[in-house]
Amino acid sequence: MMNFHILTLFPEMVLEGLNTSIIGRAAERGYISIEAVNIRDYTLDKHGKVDDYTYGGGAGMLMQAQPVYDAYMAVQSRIKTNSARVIYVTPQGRTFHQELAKELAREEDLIFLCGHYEGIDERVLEEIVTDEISIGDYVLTGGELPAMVMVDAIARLVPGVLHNTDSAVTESFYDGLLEYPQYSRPEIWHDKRVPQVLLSGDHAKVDAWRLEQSVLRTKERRPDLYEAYAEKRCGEIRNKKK
Ligand code: 9D3
Repeated sequence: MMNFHILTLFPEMVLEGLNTSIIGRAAERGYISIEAVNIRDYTLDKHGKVDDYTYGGGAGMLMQAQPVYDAYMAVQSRIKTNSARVIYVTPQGRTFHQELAKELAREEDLIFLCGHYEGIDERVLEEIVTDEISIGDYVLTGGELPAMVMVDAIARLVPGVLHNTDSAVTESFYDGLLEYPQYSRPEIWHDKRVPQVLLSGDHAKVDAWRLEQSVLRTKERRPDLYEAYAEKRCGEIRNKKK
């Protein structure tokens, strides 16, 4: 069981997106919980304002410390975890990847903080944030989509979330290779035949073909992954010889 808490100005965006997916089914079945906390609910401003101009000038508005801090404190007071990790999703963070997803999937509670406008007052970040994470080098309009991406990637690693328990283990990126090409019926479509080996019924031959295809694809499309794979295999062969 894992509890996701998302601090955001757009709670319905986050909830609708996640609840309409496999992750939503997992939440219904009780393997995870997803809570979206509206930062605006915690402002003390009578007009509901959560942003203001930046000291020193410059374009744009900044999210103020007070509503962000109070929203965080409300979540922290309700959860068992004493000091849950607080992930600020920001273009300035380190890039999210599968190993980080695996690490975060071991937590009981995770708090995501989504920024908007030009960002958040640094002082509240200093007090509450434990991790700053980006999903890649492109510019989005807010942190909600990145938080949803991360929740999706982490939640599917929580035991019970995926029906097929081994699909999270045997998939690509686990052994560091890309997936091999796959085919379904019919046997001929637009004059294209399914590779003969897949119809042979020889499982050893099928496995060998798939591995070969994975290696070729990886070498072609992701030379960085191929390099790491080749390096790892060299080590295994060296160890066997000893
Ligand atoms: C246009 C404003 N930018 C220049 C000062 C800064 C900026 C602030 C906030 C740029 C984008 C955003 C909104 N993006 C995120 O909050 C975000 C993000 C992203 O844009 N790309 C990849 N990962 C992430 S994680 C959070």
